[in-house]
Amino acid sequence: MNLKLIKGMRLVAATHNPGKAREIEALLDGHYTIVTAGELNLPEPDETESTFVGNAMLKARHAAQASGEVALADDSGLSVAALDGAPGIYSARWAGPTKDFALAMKKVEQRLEEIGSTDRRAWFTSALAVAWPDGPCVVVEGRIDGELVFPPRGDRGFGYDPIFRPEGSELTFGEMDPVEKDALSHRARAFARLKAALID
Ligand code: ITT
Repeated sequence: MNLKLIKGMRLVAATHNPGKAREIEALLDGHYTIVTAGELNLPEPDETESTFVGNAMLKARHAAQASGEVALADDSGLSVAALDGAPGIYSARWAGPTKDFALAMKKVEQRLEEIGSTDRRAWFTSALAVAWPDGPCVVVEGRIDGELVFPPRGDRGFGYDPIFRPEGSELTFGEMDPVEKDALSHRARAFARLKAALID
């Protein structure tokens, strides 16, 4: 069985998050025909696993089985050192049913205030899984460390980008040109590993 991503092939991006879908498409350099789970009206599975890797595999397998095509999923999130890694795999859920990330970012700030911590260290993780409809699945992970800034800065990117300043940068992800974020993000690091494993 050939576990490779052949340039030009169709790939289902198993995501309903448009910000993530944009980054996935850019990080694959236009070499694939990407169709999203949203566009295919695939149902969103419950993310019942306890790790980024577990949830990425669950989403990729679910989309591959539902579509009959090779599927790529990303499970990702922001982890805050002083909050013992929260929100972590619950990053999307902290924004509530209306996906209000202004609220989620405020919640992070409030939790830090509640415990009186001045430790602003945080990191983003992205687990990427590729699943084939007949069963195989390959998974990798990438991480970027940085620190939190309050109030949020910038309106680019998505999710928690305005409160995260990656190490070595003066700008938050929310202030960065997307090309700059894609050069160093957790997702870019995971994609570098994925490409090494699956693309000739
Ligand atoms: P899918 O499961 O449909 O892909 P989702 O948004 O629910 O979409 P996750 O379960 O992986 O995805 O949740 C990840 C959340 O973590 C996401 O909603 C963002 O809020 C946050 N996140 C992940 N990567 C991020 C990034 O690069 N910049 C900012 N926030 C990010």
